[in-house]
Amino acid sequence: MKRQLAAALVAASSLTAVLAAPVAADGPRAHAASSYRILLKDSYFSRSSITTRGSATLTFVYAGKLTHNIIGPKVPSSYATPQKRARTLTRTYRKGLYSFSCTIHPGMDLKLRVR
Ligand SMILES: [Cu+2]
Repeated sequence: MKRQLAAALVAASSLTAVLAAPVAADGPRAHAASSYRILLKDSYFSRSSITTRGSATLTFVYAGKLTHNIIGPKVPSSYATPQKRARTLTRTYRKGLYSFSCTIHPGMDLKLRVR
């Protein structure tokens, strides 16, 4: 009886291990995901260009003393309103070319290329 219970526990734990393993449909390197923390400083983004593969997750963090806005794809229209209080926005982008800007400060731009 004890042996059967032990065998059942082993079977259950190996099943759990299989279920918990990450599923890589196209191989481990096919869909690299990169994350970037973009600080909104006075008056520039902490990165002006990013090129990566697979997908990119950007987290915009208000870090300056001045007001800034964010205009760009998948950015809610509420972010067009100048803000200076601390807030963050996280969005994920797949293959394509994307441009972000703060329209209050000319040249405060970020270009993202996901291959
Ligand atoms: Cu700005």
